[in-house]
Amino acid sequence: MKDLEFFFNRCSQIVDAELDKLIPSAATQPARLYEAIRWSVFAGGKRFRPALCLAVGNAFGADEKKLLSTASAIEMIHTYSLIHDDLPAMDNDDLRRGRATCHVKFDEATAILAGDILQTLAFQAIAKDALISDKIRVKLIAELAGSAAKMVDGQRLDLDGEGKTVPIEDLEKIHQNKTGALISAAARSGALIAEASEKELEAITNYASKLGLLFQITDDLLDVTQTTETLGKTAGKDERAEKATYPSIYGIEETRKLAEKVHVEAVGELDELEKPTDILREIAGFILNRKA
Ligand code: GRG
Repeated sequence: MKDLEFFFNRCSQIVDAELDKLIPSAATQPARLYEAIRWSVFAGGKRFRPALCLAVGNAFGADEKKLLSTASAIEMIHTYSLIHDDLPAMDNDDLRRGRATCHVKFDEATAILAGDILQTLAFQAIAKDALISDKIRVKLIAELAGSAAKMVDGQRLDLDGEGKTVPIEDLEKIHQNKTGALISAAARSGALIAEASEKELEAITNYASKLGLLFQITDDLLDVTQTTETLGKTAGKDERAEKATYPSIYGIEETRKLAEKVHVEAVGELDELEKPTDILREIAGFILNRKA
C-alpha cells in the first residue's frame, strides 16, 4: 500500500505539472473562462484515470514522457464531464472536489464553455505531442473520442432511468458507458503508447472493464455510506434522485460481496500478462477499499 501511495502521489505531481503546461494561464483572455477551467481542474481530484494510464504504460515499459499528455488529456475529459454533470440541467450540484461547482462559483454559461474547451484542449494535447508517432496519436485520439462519446450515451441513459425501475442489465449498460468507457480508455491508452501486443491489449481491456465496474459499484456504496465532507461532493444524491444503484437493487451487504467478487475477477485478468503488474493489482485493491 505504501508503494501505491507513493505511486499515486507522484502521478498527481507529474500530471498536475503537465496540466499546468497544457491549460492556458488564468490571465488568458477571456480570463473568467480560464479561471473557471483551472478552478475545476486544480481542485484536488484523485487523478485515478491518469494514474491508471501511467501504471499500464509503466507495466509495459513505455517511456514515461510519452504517457503524460495522454494521461492529462484523459483527466481533462473527466473534469469536463464532472463540470457538465453538476449543471442544473443534469445533477444540479453545488459541491465538487470539496469546493463550489464551476457553475456556482462562476455561472452556467461559463461552466458549459469551460467543459467545451477542456474537450478541445484534451484532443489538442495528444495531437500536438511530437514524442508520440503519428500512427499512435491517431489511435489515441480515436480511443479517447470513442470513450467520451460513450460517456455521453451513458449520461443520457442514466438521466432517462431516474425515478424508474431499471433492470440490472440496463444498469450495467449505463455504467459501462458513463463510467467504464473512460477508465477503459485510460488503461488501453497506456498499453497503446507502450505498443503492447494484441493479446496484451485484450488482457488490459478485460482488466479495465472489471475495474470500471468495480469503480462504479464502490461509487454507489460511498454515496450511501460516506458523508458529504469525506466525499467532497454531496452524499446521498442517488437515493434522492431515485437513481437505480447497486445498493438500491441488492442492499449494502450484497453490494459489498459483489464488489469483492468483481475485484477478484479484475486482478485475475492480469494473470494473462507476463509483465510487472503489482501496481495494477494494488490499484484494484485501492478501488475496492476506497473511502472517497
Ligand atoms: C456530462 C457528458 C457528461 C457525463 C457525465 C462523470 C459523469 C458522466 C457523471 C458523474 C456522476 C458520477 C458520480 C459518476 C460515477 C463515477 C464518477 C465519474 C465519479 C467521479 O470520479 P472520481 O471519483 O472523481 O474519480 P475525482 O474528483 O476524484 O476525479
